[in-house]
Amino acid sequence: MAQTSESRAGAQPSGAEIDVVVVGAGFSGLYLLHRLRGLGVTAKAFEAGSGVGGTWYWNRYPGARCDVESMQYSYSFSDELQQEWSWSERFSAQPEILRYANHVADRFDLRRFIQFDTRVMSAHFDEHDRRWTVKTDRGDVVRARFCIMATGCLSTARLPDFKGRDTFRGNVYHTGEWPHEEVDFTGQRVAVIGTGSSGIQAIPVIAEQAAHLTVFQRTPNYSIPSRNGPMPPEYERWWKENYAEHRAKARMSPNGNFHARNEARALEVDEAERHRVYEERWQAGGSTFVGAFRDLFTSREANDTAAEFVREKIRQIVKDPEVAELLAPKDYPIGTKRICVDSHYFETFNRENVTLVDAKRNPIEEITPTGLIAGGRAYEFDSIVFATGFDAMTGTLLKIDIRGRNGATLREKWAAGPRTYLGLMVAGFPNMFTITGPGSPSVLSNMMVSIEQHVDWISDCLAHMRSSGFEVMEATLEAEDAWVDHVNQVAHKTLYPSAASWYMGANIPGKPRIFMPYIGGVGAYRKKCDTVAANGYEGFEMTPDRAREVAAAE
Ligand code: FAD
Ligand code: N01
Repeated sequence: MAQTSESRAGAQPSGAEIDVVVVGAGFSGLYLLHRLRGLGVTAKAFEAGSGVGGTWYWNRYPGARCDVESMQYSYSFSDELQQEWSWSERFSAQPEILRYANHVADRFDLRRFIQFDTRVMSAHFDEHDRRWTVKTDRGDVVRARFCIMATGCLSTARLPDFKGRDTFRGNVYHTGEWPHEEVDFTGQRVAVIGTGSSGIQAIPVIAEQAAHLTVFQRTPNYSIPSRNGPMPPEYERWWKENYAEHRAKARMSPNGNFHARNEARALEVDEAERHRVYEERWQAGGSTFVGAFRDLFTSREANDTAAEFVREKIRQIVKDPEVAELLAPKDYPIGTKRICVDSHYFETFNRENVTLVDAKRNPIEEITPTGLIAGGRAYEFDSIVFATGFDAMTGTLLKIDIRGRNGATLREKWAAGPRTYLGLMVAGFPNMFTITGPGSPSVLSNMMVSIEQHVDWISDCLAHMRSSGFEVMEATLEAEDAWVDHVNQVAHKTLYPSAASWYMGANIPGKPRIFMPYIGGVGAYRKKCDTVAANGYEGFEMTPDRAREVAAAE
């Protein structure tokens, strides 16, 4: 890797050989570019969108906001940044998070490293010269020693293959690819298909505009009120005064959140105490509800107590008992699909202009020019909103033609499910890193904590390779196999695999059913990564730099 001065790091012309190609300019890509710049290496990022922000660039649907508090869902790498930025709400909305991403790009002067409106189509490793060749849809060809995939875990929107899908003559939207222009549903008959986190956030806002909203729900979701509101100044001050301590605690926690999990077990306390704890967390709002007791993810009986508490809340909120029953999830444990956090979701079903359709009993059969047919009944709409999720964790990577040693493709390697060492590298694909890839805590955590941890680990690793004269790094097959086994074993000690979730690939027909993220905990995972590095990057093979060896021999 070239030992360059910081001033050399900058936008690189197409065709140039550089040290690092970064794919994606969301929160991962941005922080990575900042760290790479600090290392003084030459780097270039390609981003399919026209701007930075990733998730927050694409998901502009009404109601989109974070479900991890903004004081925590933000970068910690710069104290100046975290002190100078003010969030207006406890859970900030998409426009504000996108402004933040843009602010970070400008404040750290990162735009000049990024080529926008450019999708990476292929990345091939050439064993002979130990370089990656990366090609884009705009004809760029770049050779680089390292290829780092900052492509996101929820960045490939999924539109189910409904019969007649393209025949609808009204407006069609997907929450994950929302238009940049304002969408006004006033006076319209609108359908929302899907009741995951995206649907649950969008439905209350669309209901306020639409003449009539019909919600097609196949599986009900557990959702906790966010209790969102303006950021209390004293709360912000408390965070800012204690950031170092709070962030340190979050980094070593099970899920990257500062708010502690209750270490008591639900089944060890009596019913009154259980109820008190659940009520306290329900009133506090947000996803920390599932941290109410430590055994909620390991004991179905314990989990049932929390699930029933939420079902009871739904029955209290929703006035029509039939609708309430339909909205109450029953056939999977709470939290094993990502818990939703809402603003007046269940209350929305008390509105006169909102209808809930049970799309399990009445599956959507066909999209028609004027609406859709479900359960044999025709519905007419002006707009259809697909809130049908993503090909999560692997979809975006597998869309790229990635080839490692001997021309082997990642698609073949992952045909039976993703295999990585630590979610960071794939055996047979040297010098390619993934950020928050499958096999890391990733989507089971406050992603900002996981993103920063991965970027720091990778950056430190590159610095180590340079100072120790290594040119190539690769996960060994043994280390990868052992890690994949461990990830599986840990997952199967919990209730998570019992739900047909996108964590399991269950939302995509034909996708292997493997629990993809690492459930062992953010803190434990960080320790493991640090130990691996401290032990000379155990489980990885390092190859000395040929040019250096030749130079030394001469
Ligand atoms: P992304 O933000 O997905 O960015 C990846 C970028 O890579 C995208 O811009 C994409 O265009 C680009 N890209 C992909 N493939 C290519 C290619 N081949 N060529 C060029 N560019 C490419 N997590 C939380 O912890 N808390 C939350 O509150 C939270 N809220 C969320 C809300 C929504 C609606 C969604 C969908 C996800 C949410 N997440 C949340 C998860 C969120 O994805 C992460 O928190 C984080 O934003 C991911 O950042 P990233 O940079 O890794 O990936
Ligand atoms: O996607 P999902 P999402 N017919 O896959 C339904 C993050 N996120 O975009 O469950 C009818 O969860 C499907 O039904 P079923 C967060 O990590 C965070 O909502 O398969 N329905 C389901 O109801 C989240 O988990 C926030 O039966 C069909 C829905 O579509 C992740 O992104 C906000 C169908 C898809 O739900 C994904 O959330 C938004 C069909 N053929 C997203 N196919 C925050 O709040 C699918 N569905 C931070």
